[in-house]
Amino acid sequence: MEKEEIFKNLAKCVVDGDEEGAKKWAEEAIKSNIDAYEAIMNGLAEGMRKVSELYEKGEYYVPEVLLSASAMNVAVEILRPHIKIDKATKPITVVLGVVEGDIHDIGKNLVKIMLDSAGFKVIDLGKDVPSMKFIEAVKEYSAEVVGLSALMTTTMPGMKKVIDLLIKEGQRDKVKVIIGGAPTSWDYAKSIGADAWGKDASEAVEIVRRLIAK
Ligand code: B1M
Repeated sequence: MEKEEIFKNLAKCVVDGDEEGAKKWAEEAIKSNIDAYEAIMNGLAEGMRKVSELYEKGEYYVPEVLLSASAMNVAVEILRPHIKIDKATKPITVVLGVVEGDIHDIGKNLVKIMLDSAGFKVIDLGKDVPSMKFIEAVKEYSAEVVGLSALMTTTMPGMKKVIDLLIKEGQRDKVKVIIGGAPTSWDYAKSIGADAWGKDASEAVEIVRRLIAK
C-alpha cells in the first residue's frame, strides 16, 4: 500500500478518535515497511495538528481531544519499537518534563520516544512538574541535559524559573538546557538563557547531540 495513503488513514483515525483503526493502520505501516518515525510524524502528529485546529475553532471539545490522544497513543506504542535511529555513542542523561501548571504531554512524549530511540537515558518527570524537581533530578542523576516543554503562554515562564533555579543551585554550568513546545521559539529560548530550542521531536535529538558534542 502507498505510504501516503497509510499516513492519511493514521491521521484520520487520530481525528476520529478511532483506537481500533489507529491500531490497524499502525500495523499496516509496519507490514508495508514504512519508516515508523515518518508514520508517527506524517500520520499521527499530522492528525493531532488537525485536532488542534478543530479544538481552536470550537468544533472539538476536551472529550474529543482526549479520544484523539488515546488513538494516537495506541498507534505510537505499536510503532515505537520500530523506530530506526543511530544510537548515541556515549550514555547521556536527559531530564525531561512539562513545566509546572501545564498538563499537555503529547509533544513531550514524542520527544521522549525519539531521545530513547537515539540511545539517550531519559529521566521523564512527566507533566505539571514543580520547578525544583528538575533541579533535584539533575543532581540525583548527574544529568547532562535538561529538556523543558510548555504548551501554554501562561506556563512558559516556568521554563525561566527552572533556569533561574539551576543558576541558584550552582547547576547551570553542568547542564545544557533545551526547550520546546508550540508557543516557544528560538528568540524565547535565548531570552530566558536556554541553550537551544527544538521545533519538533526529531530536531530535539539532533540538538541534544550537537549540544553535548560542544
Ligand atoms: Co489544551 N490548550 N488546554 N489541551 N490543547 C492548547 C495548548 C491551546 C493552545 C488551545 C487553544 O485554546 N487555542 C490552549 C493554550 C492557550 C495558551 O497558550 N494560553 C490550551 C488550553 C487553554 C487548555 C486548557 C486551559 C483548557 C481548559 O481547561 N480551559 C487545559 C489546560 C490544562 C493545563 O495544562 N493546566 C487544556 C487541556 C487540554 C487537554 C487535556 C484536553 C489536551 C491535552 C492532552 C495531553 O497532552 N495529554 C489538550 C490539547 C490536546 C491541546 C491542543 C489542542 C493540542 C496540543 C498537542 O498535543 N499538540 C493545543 C492546541 C495547539 O497546540 N495549537 C491546546 C500535538 C503535539 C504533537 O504537538 O505539543 O506542540 P506539541 O509538540 C511538538 C512540538 O511543539 C515539539 O515537538 C512536538 C512534536 O514534534 N516539542 C518539543 C514539544 N515539546 C518539546 C520539547 C523539546 C523540543 C521540542 O525539547 C525539550
